[in-house]
Amino acid sequence: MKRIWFIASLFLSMSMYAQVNIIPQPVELKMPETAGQFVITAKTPIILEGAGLENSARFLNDYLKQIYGFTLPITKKAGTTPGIRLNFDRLNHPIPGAYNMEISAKGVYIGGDNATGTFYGVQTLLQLLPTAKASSLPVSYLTIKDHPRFQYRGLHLDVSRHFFPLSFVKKYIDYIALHKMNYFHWHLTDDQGWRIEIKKYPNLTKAGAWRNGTIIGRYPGTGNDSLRYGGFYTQKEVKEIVDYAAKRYITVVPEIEMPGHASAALTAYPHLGCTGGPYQVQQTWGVFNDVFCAGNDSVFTFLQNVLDEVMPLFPAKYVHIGGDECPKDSWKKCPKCHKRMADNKLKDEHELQSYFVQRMEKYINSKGKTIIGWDEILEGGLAPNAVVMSWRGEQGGIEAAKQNHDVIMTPTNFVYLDYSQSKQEDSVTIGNYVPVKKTYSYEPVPKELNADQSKHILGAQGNVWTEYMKTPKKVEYMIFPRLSALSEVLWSPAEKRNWDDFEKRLQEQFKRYTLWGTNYNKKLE
Ligand code: TNX
Repeated sequence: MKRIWFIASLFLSMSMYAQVNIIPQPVELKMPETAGQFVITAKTPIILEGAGLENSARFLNDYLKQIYGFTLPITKKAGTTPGIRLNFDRLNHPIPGAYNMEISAKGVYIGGDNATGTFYGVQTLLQLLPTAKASSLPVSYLTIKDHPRFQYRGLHLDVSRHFFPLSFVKKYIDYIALHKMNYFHWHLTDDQGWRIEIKKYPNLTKAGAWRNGTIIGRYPGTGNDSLRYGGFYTQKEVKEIVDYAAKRYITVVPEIEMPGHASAALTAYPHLGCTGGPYQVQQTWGVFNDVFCAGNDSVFTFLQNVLDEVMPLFPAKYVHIGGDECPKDSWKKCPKCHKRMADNKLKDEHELQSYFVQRMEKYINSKGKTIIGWDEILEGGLAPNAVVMSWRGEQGGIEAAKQNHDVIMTPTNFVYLDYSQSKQEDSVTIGNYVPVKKTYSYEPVPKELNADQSKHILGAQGNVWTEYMKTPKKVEYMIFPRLSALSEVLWSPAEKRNWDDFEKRLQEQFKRYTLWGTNYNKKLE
């Protein structure tokens, strides 16, 4: 009898172990010799033992309410009932977000090195909960010591090519939080629509936020739907998003594109282009020759005024100014641009682009902010304090780090989440092929860099360009499961990376996506 019990409990404990599937993989995870489970019910209190941990308690309760249909009482004093204790532990890790966690018969203890760490401990707890709706939620006894590997763990969303409602932007921010990521790069302007209210320039959203049609199918397309399409966020809504993100320890980085990808702005204010227009908010995808005129001082005044309204909305120290894909055709034909080049002894249009970016950088720096630009900003000379987002592969990032600039890696071949993730996609995408395994294999620190240069790699980011994503459902399909893979790349120690193990944990994560009601790609090829 004793023996049967022993074998039975062995199986029981093994099955309990099997339930622990955390993504991203924690730095250290230990299961006790005697397995067991603590059961969370509607009576289990959340005990706030440290000050300023309300965001974590609220997030936990919102999640429980939405997924399991109940919330927990929040208290500041521990009673006799075991609960979920939220606290601080001194962990001295250089990157904010470290936490300790212990689950035992005494309940759940989470100690973050700061409020961010405690919040991430809560994210781990959510991953220990059952993947089916229930009113009692057993979580396995364990201890975890965990901290992030990179300080910049980002996800981007292009809301210009297609516009997404505020409710979805919030959901997207929740997805970022659930993956212990901490930056949301909001691509707010592009050729196909200007999406942020600027009070001084109402035409940006009156005219610039709307296009008169959209191509059908993959570029060059099979026609145009001729439907008026657009939308924008008011400054009040932007503040709401920034605040929503801050409660999840996510920094929002706005992107205002210059000097290229400017058709929407030029449509609203044609005098800002080299020819004076007329221009149109673009109805198809790609790169367009009409860009901000680099020879016209009123362009700089305009962009500074725009930024004067944008920067106070975003507490982030970074402002993304784009800088990518700026054809030089219109500058080559423009007398004002020629004069600017002659006056400043610029030898070609690349140096003119560099002049443009550096002039804007000076202004942005004077407001206490740092610019981020796509890797084209290296051409013609890098602005002195710029952070480089390396997208056309890793070379731009390598070069920038060698010049002692900070870098965020976003190479197309690993983290472009608009690229196909399957050889047989069932809907149109931009093409190429980045399956989840490819994203998972990404190493953000290039071998070409020495230890000092490597310190400039702040982290990496997944980019979600939405030419072929008209709906939130499609966005979800494109980010899942690659976002889970990326989160492990950015959070977990490099030596813990193990595809086979990740693939197993992903099976459990698929159930969780279903529980969230989110759309995802089930094919792992
Ligand atoms: C390149 S990445 C772009 C975007 C497109 C994307 C499509 C970058 C800085 N520019 O404008 O949407 O490719 O993958």
